[in-house]
Amino acid sequence: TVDRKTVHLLDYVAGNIRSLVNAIEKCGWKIEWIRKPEDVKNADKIILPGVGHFGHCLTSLSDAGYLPVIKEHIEAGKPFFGICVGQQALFASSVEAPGVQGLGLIPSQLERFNPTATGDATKPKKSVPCIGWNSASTVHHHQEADGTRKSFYGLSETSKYYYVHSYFTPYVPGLLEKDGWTVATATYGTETYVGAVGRGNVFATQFHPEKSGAAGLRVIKAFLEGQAFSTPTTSSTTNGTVTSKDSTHGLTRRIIACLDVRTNDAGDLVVTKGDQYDVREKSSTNDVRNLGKPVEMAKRYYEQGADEVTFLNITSFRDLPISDLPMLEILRRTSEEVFVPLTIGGGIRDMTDPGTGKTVRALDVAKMYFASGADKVSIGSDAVLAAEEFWKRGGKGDGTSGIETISAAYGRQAVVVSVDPKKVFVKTGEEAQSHHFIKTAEPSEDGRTLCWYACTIKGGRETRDLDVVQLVKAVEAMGAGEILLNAIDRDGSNRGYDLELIRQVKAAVGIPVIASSGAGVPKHFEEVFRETDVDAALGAGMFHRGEYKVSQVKEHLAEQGLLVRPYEE
Ligand code: 1PR
Repeated sequence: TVDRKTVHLLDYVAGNIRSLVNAIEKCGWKIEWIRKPEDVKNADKIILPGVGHFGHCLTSLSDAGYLPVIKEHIEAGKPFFGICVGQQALFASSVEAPGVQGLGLIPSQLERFNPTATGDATKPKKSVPCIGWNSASTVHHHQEADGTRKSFYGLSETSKYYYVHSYFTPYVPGLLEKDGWTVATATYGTETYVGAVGRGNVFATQFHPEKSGAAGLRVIKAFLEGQAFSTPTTSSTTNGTVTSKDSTHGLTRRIIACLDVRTNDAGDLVVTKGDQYDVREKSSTNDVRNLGKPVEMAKRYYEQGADEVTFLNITSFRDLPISDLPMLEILRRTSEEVFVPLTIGGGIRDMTDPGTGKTVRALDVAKMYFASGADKVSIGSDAVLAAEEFWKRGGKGDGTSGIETISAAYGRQAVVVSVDPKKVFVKTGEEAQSHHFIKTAEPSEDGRTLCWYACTIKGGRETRDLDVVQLVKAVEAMGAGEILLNAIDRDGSNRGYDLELIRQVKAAVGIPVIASSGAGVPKHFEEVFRETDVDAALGAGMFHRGEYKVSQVKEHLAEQGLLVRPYEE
């Protein structure tokens, strides 16, 4: 017999579903795994997660014999919840994988976002994949006799939810409704699509409720407790006065808190922060600067409203025994309490385990991080080396790099490339040779006004003959889904972001770019969002030193009319 508070979870790909498990447990429910099609028969409630590629997910489900039993489960009227590609599975097909069939409960096809459908003459393109916090607005509300609106699976008009996808089901007014579906929508540029959909025992979200903070946990809870339509509760309070003067719909400005982590001289893992990547105190002790404990700080930033948290293991260029990768425990503990996306970087590459002498592939390292609660991995040094090889081969990958293998297995959206560029001044364009140079408004002391940005590896210790444009173009082609753009000259300087660098990189790629390095005051975030088309902005030192809270940055942006996600508890 099934415990009343048990939900069955389908684990059919090597998914990064640790966070979903944590979110369900946070709601007070237990998980049973469905490991074979027969297990579906014993299940009452089923959740079907899905990440990555529609074709890969649906083919795996089909090959393992799950599609007919899922259909039976749904036809028997038992609760079903599909998340992300799990929602997409309800549809007939996707342009992502022509010829692969979905469950076909809804006879529509998924399209790919059109980068030029921005609806804003000043913005020529929008990033794909679409990564960030957006609405899920219920189109037709169910109402009580007295006219009170019912909430659809706990969704709230003022809440924001975390989406990450390149494919979507266009919303056609009335089309799904005529078949009895209730629909909640989101809009990206001019494209309005199905963010959540439900009918009877079936519910699905394109967004990740397990990564959508308190708002997302309410949605999971509503499904678990069978509350398809309920009277909205007032328990969801939003903190601060984060309101916006511009429309409340669409993608919000994404604010990321970054924690550089390393072992200090006493062997403890600490959050540190450098100036131009030098993390040692300038005092006679020359100790590693210790700014706090990683898990505690991640939780604090989550509670301040950070939209994502990134951990960078900054000493990962050393080979560590795979058995004690220090960040695994940090991720495990953080992901139990922090319900926004977690990125982990540092040491994602093929390596030799000094303990066993065996080679461990980048994909296997990433797998361990995903299993411990990471949603994305960030690749630094290895991406530079892979990009160099890519250009040596005449602009081709060979399928073996960490970027290629991880994005093939987990999807492009799970692979971030972290770039550590350094400015190189030149007198003339010829001196820059094949490198992409710009004219800078901040010339060098000796008056040189042209510069290019050289990629570095090993935390800036080694500069390579590859510029940042060459790097980002190569990694996008190999399957990276996002660029985390640091700037060594700006790091820890509190001078604001390097807008010239950000513009150069944004113009070179179609995937989202995160601005990093140099934020010192909330105004710097406003500046980078206004003066560039950057997709997200990251801060470290100003938060760690306690000068500003993440919530103050968001309040400032909202006051200036930029849309942000309200923090909810
Ligand atoms: O090369 O794949 O093993 O990854 C190593 C990772 O560690 C890379 O992402 C690299 O950026 C990072 N890293 C290595 N050494 C350092 C260092 O500081 N000595 N930190 C380092 C990078 C940059 C940002 C920082 C921003 C914002 N730190 O993470 O948070 O510059 O700071 P600010 O807001 O205080 O200005 P691999």
